[in-house]
Amino acid sequence: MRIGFAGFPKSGKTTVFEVVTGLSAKASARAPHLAAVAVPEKRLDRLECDFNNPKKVCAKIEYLDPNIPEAQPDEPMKPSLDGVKDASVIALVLRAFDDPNVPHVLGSPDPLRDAARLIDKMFQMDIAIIEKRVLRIDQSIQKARTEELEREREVITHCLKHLEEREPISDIDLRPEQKREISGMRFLTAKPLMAVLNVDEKDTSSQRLRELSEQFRTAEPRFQSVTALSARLERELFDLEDEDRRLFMDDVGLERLADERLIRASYEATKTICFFTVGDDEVRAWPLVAGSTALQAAGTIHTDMMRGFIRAEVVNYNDYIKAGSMRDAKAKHFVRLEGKEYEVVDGDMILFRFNV
Ligand SMILES: Nc1nc2c(ncn2[C@@H]2O[C@H](COP(=O)(O)OP(=O)(O)O)[C@@H](O)[C@H]2O)c(=O)[nH]1
Ligand SMILES: [Mg+2]
Repeated sequence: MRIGFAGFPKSGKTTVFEVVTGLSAKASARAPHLAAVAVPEKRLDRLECDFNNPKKVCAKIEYLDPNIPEAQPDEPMKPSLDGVKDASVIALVLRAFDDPNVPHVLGSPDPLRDAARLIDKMFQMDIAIIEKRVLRIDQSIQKARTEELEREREVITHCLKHLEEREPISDIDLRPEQKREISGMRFLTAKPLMAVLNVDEKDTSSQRLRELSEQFRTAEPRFQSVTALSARLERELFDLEDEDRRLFMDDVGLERLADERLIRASYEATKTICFFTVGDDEVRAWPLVAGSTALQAAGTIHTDMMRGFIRAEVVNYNDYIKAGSMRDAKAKHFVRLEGKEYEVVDGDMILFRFNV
């Protein structure tokens, strides 16, 4: 999973990147910033303990700050959106803070306006890609008509119709082979969309942040997740010692740091769950798209495991904790044998039986 930050210049993209990755991005002034972050997972910490401290492997999320030189005023968003074509999720950083020292490209902060403009720009960019491609295809067809080209033309003109009615590609009902056909075109509106509301330093209590993100979500329902945070404040917090940070957070009523909240929002936006594999040499968390089968879960670990799949031995983490140990979980019949079609549930601990 790669989350790409996009937005207007000076909305706080680089600051948010620093906050979620714990890195100082200033060093590489022009190059894109890319970093992988381990997904904190309390359940995995417990399993690590129970299985006598084997190697612990967390799930990872990548964050990308394209960090492209600021655009021309007449087209302020294009470069930053270009930079996230390779991301699997787009996080629009929307400026909600007021600061006379940080001028806003459009005069004043207005996250709803900015979101609408950025989303509109995403539609325009996808439409432009298709129009260009259709022209190309038509030229080629004049020379030599092939079934392949006609199929592609049909799918993308179908998409174009929907895009012109402001329906994102992610919402269009496409058959799997049609989806494959367009997957190489890296459409922006095909990606899940997250909102990161960069709010004023005075709006930092968790209660207030929840209110602000709720308000935004109600007014602009096109995002799969909304996270409100103050990038500036969070950036200052991570320079503090643990104890001072805790005290400061208690003082302003901030329950959780933004890095953890953003990770959770990324899982929410992509409908990702997690399953575990446990053993004496490794405990590991694996991200998985909700609704996936045991066979697909096996495939995320290794293709051999999928090809040679026999069955899955499954116990959910909650049942395991209730039982107290793996042995007791087995005695209580919490450990089930499941087949290929079993739909994996968040927190499942799975042992795959397979032959190669
Ligand atoms: N007051 C205030 N300033 C911020 C906040 N977030 C970022 N800034 C400032 O806004 C400027 C631009 O931030 P930056 O992260 O570089 O934005 P980018 O252009 O989107 O990457 C910097 O001077 C930041 O210190 C915030 O929450 N409050
Ligand atoms: Mg930047």
